[in-house]
Amino acid sequence: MTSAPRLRLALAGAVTGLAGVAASQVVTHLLNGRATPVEVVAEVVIAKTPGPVVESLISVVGRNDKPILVAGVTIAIVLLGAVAGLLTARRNLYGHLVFWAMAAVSLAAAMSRPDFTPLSLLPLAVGVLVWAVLLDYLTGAATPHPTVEASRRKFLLAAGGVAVAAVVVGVGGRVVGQGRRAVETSRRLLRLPVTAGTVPAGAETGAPKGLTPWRVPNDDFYRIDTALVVPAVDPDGWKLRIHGLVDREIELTYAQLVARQMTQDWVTICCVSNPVGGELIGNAWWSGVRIADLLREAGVQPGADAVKQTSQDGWTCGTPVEALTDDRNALLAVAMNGEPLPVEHGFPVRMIVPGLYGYVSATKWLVDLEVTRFADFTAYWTDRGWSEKGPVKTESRVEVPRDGASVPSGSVGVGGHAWAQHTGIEKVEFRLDGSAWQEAELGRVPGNDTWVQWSGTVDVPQGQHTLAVRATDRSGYTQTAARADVVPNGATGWHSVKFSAG
Ligand SMILES: Nc1nc2c(c(=O)[nH]1)N[C@H]1C(S)=C(S)[C@@H](COP(=O)(O)O)O[C@H]1N2
Ligand SMILES: [Mo]
Repeated sequence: MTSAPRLRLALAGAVTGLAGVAASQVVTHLLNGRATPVEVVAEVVIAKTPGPVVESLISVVGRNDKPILVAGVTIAIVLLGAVAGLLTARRNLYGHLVFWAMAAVSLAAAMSRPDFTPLSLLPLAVGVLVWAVLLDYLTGAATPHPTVEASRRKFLLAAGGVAVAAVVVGVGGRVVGQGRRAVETSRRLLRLPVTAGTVPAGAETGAPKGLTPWRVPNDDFYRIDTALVVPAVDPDGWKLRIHGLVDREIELTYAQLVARQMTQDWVTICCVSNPVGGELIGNAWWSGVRIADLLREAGVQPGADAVKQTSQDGWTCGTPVEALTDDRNALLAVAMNGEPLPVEHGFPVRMIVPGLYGYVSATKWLVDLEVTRFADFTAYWTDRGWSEKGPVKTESRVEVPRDGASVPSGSVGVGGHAWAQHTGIEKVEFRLDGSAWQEAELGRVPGNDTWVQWSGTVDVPQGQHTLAVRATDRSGYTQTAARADVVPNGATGWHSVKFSAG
């Protein structure tokens, strides 16, 4: 074998090593993980090195011991990768064994950590997969071909391409991860003039066990968005522009926004994609600034009927001006259940509009409000076949018993939630196996903008049963039994569960 292919094999192995490191780092940042596999190995090296050695090391390199170790581990991986590449000349398997050995060391380091979870192995697994695939691909490209020129070009293209991609992905991932960490820190340090809200007395009926809590904690709140990587928006750089068909444009910084009068309210939001009986709904205590006040200051011009919203990641939706200027609490929300908005739920500022599905109103990571006309624009979901307007449809669901449950026969506690935001729930009825409807007891609610807990008891003989529920809202409308699909503007139909009594 000539020396050129040898050099190529070493390079192929080195680039493979680097690419695996980059891939594992990106996955760590995507998962918002604490440390990359390389960092974990570096940490364990520090922990296992005798104290005096670490101290004398630090006296030489100062407090940069960790970055230096991380760089050292990365260089070691690249060098061992080069060795692996060379070894493939003897036998392909030998090269792979070197990478497997490195993976084993990383695995051992990860498992020795007190905060170890199986999920924390995903970055390593992806890195190992990249190693396994690329080693064969790049060493394949490194082996000589009939014309030396062609083979060199092929190899340089393959190895160079992968190396550039690894650096871009690695550096890019680092920047994204840093942005997210910085934003989490800003968020933690914020002190907002908001309260946590107290669940009104009687909102929860107290029985049966197993109902969804009336207030949904932030960590359990459903999440729907198109963002692959959650936008990291720092409140310090955040600005909202209100423009379009207005008399005066308004630009607001975060500090200016939170210095304004705060309005706080219980509002239930839900997704148009929520199927009958589904989970894409939640109720929270929101704090923010009334959009009606801002639009009055801006001066909405005659003829405008829509406000087009744009998020930092370019998502758009349109809301009727009317819903933002009537007496309901349409908010530029900054807090959810007393905490600054969680990053996943739109930090630093999102919209909350009682009575409308999220896809036409609840813009997260909001940066732009344009007062306009529905006739003059389309938005993310309307471009994909969903309706321009999305008022919430009156719905109800059974939460207890769960579908497929078995319960002791006799008197059985049943319950769930019903909602018709901004209209209000008047009555909820349930029935067993198609018998007569029975009226449920309702939890007390502070207004028309939240869901309502319902409960009751029903006498259940042994055997298989079906329990159905339907709600009547304060406009007098009783839920239709006719099933409609979620597309284009929300599902309809009665929710029912099947269960057995023994
Ligand atoms: N920027 C942005 N905002 C968005 C979305 C999105 O994809 N991107 N999805 C909307 C939809 S469809 C819903 S139902 C709600 C969900 O809000 P949540 O994730 O806080 O529950 O956010 C809305 N706001
Ligand atoms: Mo949604």
